[in-house]
Amino acid sequence: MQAKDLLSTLNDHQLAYVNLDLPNPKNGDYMLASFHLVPGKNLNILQAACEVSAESSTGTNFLVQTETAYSKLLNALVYDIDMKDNIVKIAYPRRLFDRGGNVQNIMTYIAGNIFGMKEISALKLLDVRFPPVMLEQYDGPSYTLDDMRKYLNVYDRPILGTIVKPKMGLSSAEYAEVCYDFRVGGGDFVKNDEPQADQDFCPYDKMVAHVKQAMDKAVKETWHKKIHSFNVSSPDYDTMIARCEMIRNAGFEPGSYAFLIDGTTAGWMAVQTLRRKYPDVFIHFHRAGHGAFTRPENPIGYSVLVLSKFARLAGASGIHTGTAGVGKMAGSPGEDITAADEILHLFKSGHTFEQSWATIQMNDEDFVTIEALDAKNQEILKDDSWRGIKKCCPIISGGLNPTLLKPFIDLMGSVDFITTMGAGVHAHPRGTKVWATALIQACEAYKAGIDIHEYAKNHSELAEAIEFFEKKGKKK
Ligand code: CAP
Ligand code: MG
Ligand code: MG
Repeated sequence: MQAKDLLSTLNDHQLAYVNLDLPNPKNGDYMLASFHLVPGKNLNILQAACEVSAESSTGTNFLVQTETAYSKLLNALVYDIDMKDNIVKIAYPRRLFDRGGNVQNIMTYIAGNIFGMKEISALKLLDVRFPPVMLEQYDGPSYTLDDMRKYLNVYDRPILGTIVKPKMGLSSAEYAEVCYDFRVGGGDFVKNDEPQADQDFCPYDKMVAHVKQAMDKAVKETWHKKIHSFNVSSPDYDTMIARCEMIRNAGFEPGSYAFLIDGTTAGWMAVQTLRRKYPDVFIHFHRAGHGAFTRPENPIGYSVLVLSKFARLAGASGIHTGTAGVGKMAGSPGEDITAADEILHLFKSGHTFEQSWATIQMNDEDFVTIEALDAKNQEILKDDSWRGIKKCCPIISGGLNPTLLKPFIDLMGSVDFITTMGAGVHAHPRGTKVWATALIQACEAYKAGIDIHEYAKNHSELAEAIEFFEKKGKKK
């Protein structure tokens, strides 16, 4: 059975939202989306797909007399269905979307009402493809992992970070002590945890001030630059900006602080506001809550890949993409590594589509000339971010510890990410400083191509971490 065989079952309303002979969906006029779709009991897959296409573009559940010749041009179109795997592809005319480069607007279409429709029993947004001309309207990241590497002078390994634990409950001074211990143990990067805000036991202004003191002390003692990612998620815009300004006026040098936003709960507007107001700051997208949409066992929602691609489009400098099953959170290489790869590179294949993030296309004559020129200079193309949407950094966290660093790098096939370990650094009886050192040693072992068990023979902190996590840590 082919999708075409079901055309005769469509009513006039549904027929307005399908074109299985769409000449060239990749002609630049459409944003493309792929869904895994299982219809409810009253519709076949093509009927359900057309209802989804209508509800996620110009339509509703009946043809309306108020539509016009122009409005019909904006109808999304089902253009392909893989009947074996129930994969539906829909082409969205890009003029549907807010001209201001607005991710919230797109997600309201393709991850909005349709998740509530009675006529579907499964609807998972698997992948999206942005045409080059659409990319021009979006900010994409400004301050990237490459800028962070320059600031830290760290190039040939992951950025090694932690999340202060317990997640909540420390005073600002106690919080800053943990930051200091991790930094003097050799760590690069400390993040607030996702619920950190202005709690009465740790007032925001006190936390900022104490983190600054701890950072200055650690930088002075280690001669290494350090970074703190402050959670600026807030109840309203003015409070979020006030927190950002408080941090910027606390004496931190540019590059030494990042703004963390709980993007799933604070929303796309908060993410894009931070990107547009603070292009000189690393915007750190924490995705707490994403599991309600992304877990593979959820029949309705969107993939980690989709969330990560929109985070890059919106201008997040980095987003958590998961530990691909190595850590404590649900995830798989098929999901997490695909997402991490997609947001790091200029051209990558996702679950359904090949995505070019370049606004200058390979067949662009000017580009060909530049590339020929560069063949001699090796300057222009070295950093290819000028060609389009800059890279977004995978942030790898959740149940990791020093013994899991290499297993994840081996899965990822790259060291171009930030990793943050919470319990994996703070669980040690001898304290955070010891295990920050263990993390550094695990990274040194990786760079030297030496197994951590071998390397631990003359690195006691790593030996203790192995003992704890590979042996004791397993006993409940
Ligand atoms: C990790 C973490 C992060 C998770 C979120 C936590 O702490 O602070 O929020 O990384 O998951 O609260 O679990 P641990 P993800 O290192 O102690 O687990 O990165 O998958 O979004
Ligand atoms: Mg409506
Ligand atoms: Mg957390």
